[in-house]
Amino acid sequence: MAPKDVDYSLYLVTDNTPAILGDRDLVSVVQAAVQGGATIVQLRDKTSDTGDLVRIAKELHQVTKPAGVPLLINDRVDVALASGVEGVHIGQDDLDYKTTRKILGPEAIIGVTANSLEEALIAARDGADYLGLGAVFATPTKENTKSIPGTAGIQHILTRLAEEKLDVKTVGIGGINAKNAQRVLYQSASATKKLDGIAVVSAIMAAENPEEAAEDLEMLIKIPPPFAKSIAKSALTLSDIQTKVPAIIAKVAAKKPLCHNMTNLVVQNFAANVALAVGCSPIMSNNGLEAADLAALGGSLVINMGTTTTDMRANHLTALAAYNAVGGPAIFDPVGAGATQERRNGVKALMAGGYFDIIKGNENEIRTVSGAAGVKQHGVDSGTSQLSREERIALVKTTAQREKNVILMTGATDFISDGERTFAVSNGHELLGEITGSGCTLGTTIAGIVAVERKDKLLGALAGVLMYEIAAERAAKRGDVKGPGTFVPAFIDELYNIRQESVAGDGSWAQAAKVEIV
Ligand code: 3NM
Repeated sequence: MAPKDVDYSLYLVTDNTPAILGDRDLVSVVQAAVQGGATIVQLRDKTSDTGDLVRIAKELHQVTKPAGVPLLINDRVDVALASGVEGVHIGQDDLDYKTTRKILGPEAIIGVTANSLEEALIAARDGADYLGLGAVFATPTKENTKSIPGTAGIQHILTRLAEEKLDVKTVGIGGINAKNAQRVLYQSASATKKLDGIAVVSAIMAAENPEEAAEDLEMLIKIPPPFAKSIAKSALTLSDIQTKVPAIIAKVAAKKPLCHNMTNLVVQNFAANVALAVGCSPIMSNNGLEAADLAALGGSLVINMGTTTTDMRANHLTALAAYNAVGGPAIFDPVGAGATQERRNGVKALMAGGYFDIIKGNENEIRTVSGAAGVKQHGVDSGTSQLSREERIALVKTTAQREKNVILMTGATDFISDGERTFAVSNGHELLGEITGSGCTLGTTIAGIVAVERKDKLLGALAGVLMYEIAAERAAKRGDVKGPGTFVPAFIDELYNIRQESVAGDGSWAQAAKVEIV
């Protein structure tokens, strides 16, 4: 098989260590995986003697060759030659690519591990057939991985390879399994290049039934993840927004969607009241084990990272996986993301652990989400802005493009983008900054609305921002509001009033929207 015709979609890397293989027979496990759909196999064995390696390679080849599945040997060009297999996979510390090619000839399949952009560019320019890009996620299978670029890092490498017109095949490796395979392929893809496959060790080698595990993965990687199904990015004018938003609010009131809040202990009561006023049915559950049952009810999830703990993070990840599995909208509110190392770690873990349809935060929080270095946030407050208006617009847009979601950066002017459409919203009132939980409960509002407005999540989020901020403006104007204390109940009343007006077909409240297309 010519190297260019190889199917890299489900790349199995073997592992004979007891922690992964157990007491099973390597050849039988690989045979099952090939039957299940593995499209290419690499023999990775760091301990066996050369003679044994050649014997194992020949045995594996008897299984892979009749199935038309190429077999490669990790590191060992001599073993590849002696066993007559289709090629090798070399790491950065092994024999270099050019020498390997000279030894094995033009027909051999030669892949190279690349843990950074530089390594990827060099290997691709040298002419490698494919690159193993990783580690996508931290993995106990290979603890000494040099870096963990994540899906965002892989996407950057793919973009640069395409820019340089380097037509090399690519597979992602590291921590990939049936739970995240679709998301890895979806979120790592750039507009110009996507991964040709996923490479797995434990997801197949350690599976109770390797054939079924391979079958499962083979099926999953052919279809987009559930949360990627409904993306509609039609252009929106201000007048479209003013017409559509009240209709969305009326629909929310009619459907009363479940809004699952995993939120901090400061705002739980306030968030539940806001959700009710908006027209949702709130449930405040920080127990991840309840999430699968709740996700099945068709609502949405908001994960608010305030007052976080390690236990809570595990619950957040369990819940996120449950909503991702059914395509239920998940909103991330990375409260205080830039304030402490623990919270920065929390942001990384949550973003690596699942997909968020919408991420909402103030400037420092969104900068942290984007991976910016040196963000210093004073507590959970928004603090003074470090970025110009143009920089904020660029940040929401590029982060949304990268994450393939909606990014909302709140501030005196809010910026919201889905990577293609970007809006500035300058509604709201300064009293929102004088009460606790105003950012958090905006997250709740948006979550409730996108539970219903699933097709156009940017429009759903925009509806949430406008309802929330216009309610604040209306409340602040009321004669009974004397300050932050009296503002809170008036604000809840105005959310309720806006909902009732929308239900009655009166959308005139949305005329107050100050939205600019940017
Ligand atoms: N190479 P699992 S990560 C062999 O980053 C290997 O280059 C990696 O194992 C890299 O699928 C890795 O069990 C191990 O997470 C992948």
